Amino acid sequence: MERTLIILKPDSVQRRLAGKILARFEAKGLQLAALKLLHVDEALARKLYVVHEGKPFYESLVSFITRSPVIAVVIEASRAIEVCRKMMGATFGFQAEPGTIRGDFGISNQYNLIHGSDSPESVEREIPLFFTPSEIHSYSTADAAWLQDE
Ligand code: 3AN
Repeated sequence: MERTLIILKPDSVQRRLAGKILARFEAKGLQLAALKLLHVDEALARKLYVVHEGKPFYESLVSFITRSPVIAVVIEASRAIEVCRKMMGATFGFQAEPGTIRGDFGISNQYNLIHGSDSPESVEREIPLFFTPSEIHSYSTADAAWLQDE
């Protein structure tokens, strides 16, 4: 099983889309391993977005994610990173395909609803920014036999 970090950004929470977005991950057969509502402070935002430091949109990214609470989620599933990235869609809402989260719920560049780790290395770096090991839960579910290949 692979883990990935998903963040429902302030626009998801403000627009009351969090339940709808989480329901998509659940319906796909992905498992929630950790979840919390929190207000990201500036220090945490700068750590999360360190790879974008110096880019023209970096400061606005920090100010957006710190503006209002987010929901941080660890998802656990086979190929979780790839599956979640596909479900999120392209970075900008106006380019994201219909059927994806960004494609269905927004048209903005900046307010693009969701963050998802883009590689195993990002997962290793990003999950500990939001969760301690004891806050992340691996557990079996009754439908597991119907979701995984034999
Ligand atoms: P993604 O979230 O699809 O992985 P990244 O990692 O390239 O996209 O960028 C991280 C975040 O930075 C995006 N979610 C978006 O909010 C913002 N961003 C990226 N590129 C731009 C840009 N050219 N203008 C404004 N914001 C951007």
